[in-house]
Amino acid sequence: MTAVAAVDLGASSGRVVRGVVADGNVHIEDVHRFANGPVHVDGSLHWDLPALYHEVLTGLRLAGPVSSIGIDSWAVDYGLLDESGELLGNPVHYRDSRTAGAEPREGLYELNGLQFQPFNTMFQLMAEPLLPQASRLLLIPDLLSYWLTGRCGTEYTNATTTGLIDVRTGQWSPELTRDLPPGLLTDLRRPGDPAGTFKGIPVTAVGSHDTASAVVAVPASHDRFAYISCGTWSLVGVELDFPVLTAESRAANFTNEGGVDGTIRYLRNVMGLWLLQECLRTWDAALEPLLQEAGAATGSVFDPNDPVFLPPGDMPARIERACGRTMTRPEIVRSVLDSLAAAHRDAVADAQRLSGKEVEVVHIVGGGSRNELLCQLTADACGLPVIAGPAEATALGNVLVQARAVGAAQGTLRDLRKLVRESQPLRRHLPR
Ligand code: ADP
Ligand code: LRH
Repeated sequence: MTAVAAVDLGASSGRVVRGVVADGNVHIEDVHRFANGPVHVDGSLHWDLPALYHEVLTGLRLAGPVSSIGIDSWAVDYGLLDESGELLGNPVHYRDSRTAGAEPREGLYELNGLQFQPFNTMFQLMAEPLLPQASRLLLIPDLLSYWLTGRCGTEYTNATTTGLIDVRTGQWSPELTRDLPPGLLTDLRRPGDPAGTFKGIPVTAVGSHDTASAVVAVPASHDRFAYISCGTWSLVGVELDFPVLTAESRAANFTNEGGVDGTIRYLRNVMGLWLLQECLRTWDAALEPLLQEAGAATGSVFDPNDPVFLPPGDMPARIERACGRTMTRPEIVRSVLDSLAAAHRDAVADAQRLSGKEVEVVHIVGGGSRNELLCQLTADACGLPVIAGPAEATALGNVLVQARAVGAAQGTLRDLRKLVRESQPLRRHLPR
């Protein structure tokens, strides 16, 4: 029996799981979970990378003997190393205000295929004071991998979120990287490639962008599906073989991110459960009782993608302003869920219209798949069946790509998805 360890760092929590693929099943077991989130230091927002590394080491110790280790995390953020390989400063959080003034640039979409997000790595680099001192840039999973193995490299799926990859060649774009210090960017690795060893255990590149790993584990039985990777963000879209680079697609802010096995993740970022996370933090309240009460509450629909919701802070006040009324807590929660369901519907419809791919079912994966009310409201809004689960799709996708690399799983994405479908509990919501 071959076991692998998957390190999955989400923007709200991290986990290390032990995964086994055997007898047509994929099974994961949590060995360590920990909280994650923005840390205010001296007026800017950071991630606490040394603390996260400490949690990774704890998790790997608890995982016991494994044949491979794979790491994924949220996208776009990075650490800079000096010439001796030391980290220059604690990495900045993508919600920091340093990129608030970023603007879309003419001609960029045709080159990198990315939706405009002010926090894309290329815009962060324009506001990066440490750049002149930096010898290397490593994205978060690659930085952790470097600390484990001593080897530098950049995993491709996450690299596509930097804005610096040519969407046509899948390589660093000479044009987009022209102004960066020479040697800053490291060679690309593909999911499944070896990435060094830690205490004699192979580290394997996976879809190190968490959303790329989540899409691997969508339990689809055919190609005509849309997915919503629903956690801090809702990433809503379809899987394609080729990017869509039309003016309509750019105007609709759809992105073409690199997926595992050469696929394109054609999707839109919807603000997601961040809205709810920040309400709960402001109220110092628990989620489940409020979700119960929200079931019977009346909400108002607002645009969850308004950039006003991006930074941390008093979220209930911002939502009340957007809805133009004061509300009870259950009404605010209901408004968030109704608004996310409407934004899910718009993104599923736009993805089909812009890509020409028709879908018959919407898969909701990630922590948000546990939210039955949101799944039902999404089914109702889309007028399509929703299949909810697995909640740990990202960790599962990470495990599956490693399992395939070490020979414990075989085949295409379709085969990997069958393993998920046949071994993970799923819920079906029919539109009302
Ligand atoms: P990320 O990877 O971005 O940190 P996750 O995929 O872990 O996010 O999802 C976290 C979200 O899942 C939480 O913000 C919460 O809204 C939702 N969630 C987690 N557990 C439950 C639950 N038991 N019921 C409803 N929603 C849940
Ligand atoms: C989700 C995610 C998403 C990115 C955002 C920065 O965790 O990786 O795909 O757009 O974080």
